[in-house]
Amino acid sequence: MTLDKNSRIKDVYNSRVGKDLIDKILLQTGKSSDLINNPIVGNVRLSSIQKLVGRKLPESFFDAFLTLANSDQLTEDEIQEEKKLARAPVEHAWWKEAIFYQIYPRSFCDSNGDGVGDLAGIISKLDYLKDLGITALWLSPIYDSPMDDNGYDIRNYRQILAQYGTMEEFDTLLSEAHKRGIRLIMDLVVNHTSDEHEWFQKALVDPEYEDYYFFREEPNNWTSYFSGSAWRKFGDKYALHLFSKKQMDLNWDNPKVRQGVYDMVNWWLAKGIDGFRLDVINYISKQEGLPNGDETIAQMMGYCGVERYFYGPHLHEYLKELRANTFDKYNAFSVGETPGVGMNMAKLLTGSQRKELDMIFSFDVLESPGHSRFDDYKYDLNYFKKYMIDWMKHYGNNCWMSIFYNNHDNPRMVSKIGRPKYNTEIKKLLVGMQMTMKGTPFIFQGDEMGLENYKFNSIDEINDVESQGYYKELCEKMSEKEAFKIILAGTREHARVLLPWNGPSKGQAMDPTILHFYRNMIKLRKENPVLVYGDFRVIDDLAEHFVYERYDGETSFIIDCNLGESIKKGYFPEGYHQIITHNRHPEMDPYEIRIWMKG
Ligand code: ISL
Repeated sequence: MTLDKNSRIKDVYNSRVGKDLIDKILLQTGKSSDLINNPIVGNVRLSSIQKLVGRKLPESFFDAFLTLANSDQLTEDEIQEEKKLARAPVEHAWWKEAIFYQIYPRSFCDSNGDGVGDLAGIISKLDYLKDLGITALWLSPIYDSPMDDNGYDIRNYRQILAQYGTMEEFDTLLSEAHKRGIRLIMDLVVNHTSDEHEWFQKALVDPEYEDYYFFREEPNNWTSYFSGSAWRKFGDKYALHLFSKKQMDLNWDNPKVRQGVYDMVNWWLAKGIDGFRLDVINYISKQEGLPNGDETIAQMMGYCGVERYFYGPHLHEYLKELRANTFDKYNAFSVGETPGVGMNMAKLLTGSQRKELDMIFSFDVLESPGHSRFDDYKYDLNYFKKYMIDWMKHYGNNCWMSIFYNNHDNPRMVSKIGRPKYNTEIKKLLVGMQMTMKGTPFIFQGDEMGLENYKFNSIDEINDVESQGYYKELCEKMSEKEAFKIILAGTREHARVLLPWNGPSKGQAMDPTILHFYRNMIKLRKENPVLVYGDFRVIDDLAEHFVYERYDGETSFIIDCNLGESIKKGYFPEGYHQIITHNRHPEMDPYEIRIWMKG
């Protein structure tokens, strides 16, 4: 069914992409989906939506909304195939069983004392990682780069950043990791290159290369994620950069760009790496003509133009082509970083029958409804519960999710929950759930040490391009003190401080009890395939309680979680014994987790 302005809200909500869009709006505005299920609201036609929101929405809003909502019309055969596969048994794969660990090389381990992490440092910690139980590493970028965005601005994809080491050291890292049964995936940043990349340098002078990027006579109204316009002037033309001024967006509509990317990807795969994490990969297909973004959507999202590229017209086509030309030839794994993508879009990106990506990171889990990263608020674990239940129940057996709490772009989850009194319990609870839910766990470096947000005292201690840009923007509207407070709440720098291998700094230190708990939880998951492939069932999700079961024909685990401070009655399943945790009081302590096993 094609949706138009006469369609009712409930019809939009029943469509695939339309549901994701409405869910996104609800999430941004902090409203519940009960609103849509209310028949009065559900029956409202799109054309009369202004009555609901209390103001007139421009045509461009509906155009943008309907263009997206009407994309992905599957054939009846495709729908049937998807339904069948979604219920079929889960196919086994190493990356579903893996315990991933993300390394942000700059701040992982510094071997030569220059204050910056390096490859030799990573090599020196491989035994530590093996001992922790890690079976796969994701390395954030280590390529040659002017480091405007800490390596997410790549100058030369086939060279290692000198500060990190040499290609020989990389080869050693790969073989030493493999020797220890640890796989390694690299970061693939191909939505953009550095302005210092050979292609962009040529594009500035050679018309043959101009079409590798987006050059325009006049900028449109899109904004950059790192403040200001998304356009930078070069001579009498402007070039597009969704991120920093030095990260120029590649034009994927140009077949030469795509071929160039495939050659580079294959060059790395031929070295024997096991796959890639694909940076903002859902942004690669921009709407033809780069039309202006809608201002209403911009206000809601905080960035202008997103709806023109976050789920663009050729996204699926380009991902299929990329996979067929690269990953599939090497049986390599792919996980896409896909901001803004909801569950239905994710199904289309990761359904095994569609041969696009193996997995994605969906970020809607990282902030409670109505909040964004720079808000100073307390993250609600009950939202986490609702989100995870929804995905585990409805994502389908032909799709597979990633389970993560933070990464190099986010403050640490434990600090966001904001109950310092219970931090030890919360850290255990988080990893306890992470290792027993359905999906692949990604640990971010330092989580296993029990690290929390860093206590920055001044903006000068924060080097990140995003925070610096945002701080300047804020200072135009408020005092430096107020601006710094906002930066502190959301800065990516919290996750980018050198790990405290050699003793504490600013409150950060390795906590051996947390490390020990991580090790035990990882071991438990690795020894019990039911925690990977078993079914998932909710036993109790009332109030702040979360009790769930993972089971197959032989074994069953019951995980009992107190997601709040109030005391809950513990769940005592008959015929089970408690493992890893040992508290048998009738009442659960704040944020306590108990793990029960049978079989
Ligand atoms: O979309 C966003 C805001 O809603 C951003 O959070 C965006 O998703 C994120 O910054 C994208 O991250 C990735 O690409 C960036 C890089 O700075 C990040 O470190 C990387 O993870 C540009 O390459």
